[in-house]
Amino acid sequence: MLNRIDLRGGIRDPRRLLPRARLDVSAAVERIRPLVAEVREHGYPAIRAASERFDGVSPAVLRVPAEMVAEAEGTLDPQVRAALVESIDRARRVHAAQRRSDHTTQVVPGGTVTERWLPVDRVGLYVPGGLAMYPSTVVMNVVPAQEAGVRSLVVVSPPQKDNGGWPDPRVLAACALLGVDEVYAVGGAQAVAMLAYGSSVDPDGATRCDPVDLITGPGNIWVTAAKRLLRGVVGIDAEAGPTEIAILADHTADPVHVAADLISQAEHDPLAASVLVTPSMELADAVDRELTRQVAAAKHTERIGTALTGEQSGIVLVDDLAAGLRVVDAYAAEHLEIQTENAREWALRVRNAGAIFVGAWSPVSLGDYCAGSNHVLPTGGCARHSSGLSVQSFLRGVHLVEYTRDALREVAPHVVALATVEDLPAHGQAVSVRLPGEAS
Ligand code: HSO
Ligand code: ZN
Repeated sequence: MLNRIDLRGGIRDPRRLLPRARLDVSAAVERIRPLVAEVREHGYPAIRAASERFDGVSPAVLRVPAEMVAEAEGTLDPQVRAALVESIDRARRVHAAQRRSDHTTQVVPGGTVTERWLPVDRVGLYVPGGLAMYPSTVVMNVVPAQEAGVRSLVVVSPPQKDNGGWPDPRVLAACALLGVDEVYAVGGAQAVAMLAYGSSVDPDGATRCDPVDLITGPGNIWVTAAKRLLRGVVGIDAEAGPTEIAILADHTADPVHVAADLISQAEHDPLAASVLVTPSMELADAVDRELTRQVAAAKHTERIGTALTGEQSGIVLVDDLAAGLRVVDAYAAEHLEIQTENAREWALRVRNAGAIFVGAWSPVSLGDYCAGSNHVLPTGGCARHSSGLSVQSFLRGVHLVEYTRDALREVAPHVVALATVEDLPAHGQAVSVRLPGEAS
């Protein structure tokens, strides 16, 4: 059922092996530019008009009453509540270990540089509504922000017709469990603009949403376009593309598991990519048979089938695991599973992947919900240069430079020499003026 790419006998250009689905975000940026400008200029009336136009509904007051957020927790199915609590607890433990402490380096006696790690003051989290409704994504964005020490956290989520114009109750419940009570019923590009510029949120202009410093969270193409347009006005996390799973497997892998995992991520999106890389023809054939069987029995057969048969998915046949490693490194998947003999050893040799799932008992869907790891990960090959969401995403490193007079005098000739070679003599002057008759 999957395309086959036969690389046995040599790999030429591994980076170009598998086409990747890409969306045309630039065209969407042009479409939303006027809306973003209107929100900037007029605030509330522009947001309200956009919500009515795109979501077909909008509450008169955009801020969700704090009691409604709290009450949503009570309406949660007890099993779902227990699962979210477990997910939050595990994620907290992993992310708490990512905290950074300040560090001072004594460069010379009397000359130090201290690196301070300061959390971003105020963060906005976009939580999609409609088809993609993920309370787990609320957890994966809020937990690292909180562990980083972010004091002000606000959630925006589109108004839902079937919930009286308020965001999805499960999203509200996740906010309540995490202690987030500033939530707005706004979605789309207008929500991103509201977060970036700030706005009043009721007809009287009595209540405001203050601008945030950083926006994270997934969204549709309009949200992504608005984030791209407003980058700089506000910080944004990475642009999230369709999800991807690559599996490096040998003859020891169980085809039933491999097929299930390929399907699990294909379930997200018709553009999702599921890639198996293996030296075992036997496994390739067995997985293909399993896919046919399992896809037919799946709930979301149609979009899974579209994703698996799309050009972005496939089975890559390689000579051996070392060649397979080169392929998965070149591909730099958002999620990489290693289902081989000595899986951990192979996993430690991987250079490029958003997250690596090691051995038979660590499927990607465990990481999506309850492993403790973060599921907001770099897609589209960005794992070559970027990391998933973490405490670090919400911190800024600030250098404190502290030199004494003696320490400055000692290095002054070097500063002056570099200022001179760059033809910036005023830079040198700022040092020598402090050391009359001493600096070179
Ligand atoms: N696999 C998705 C995250 C997710 N899965 C949320 C289920 N819910 C991207 O890593
Ligand atoms: Zn998932």
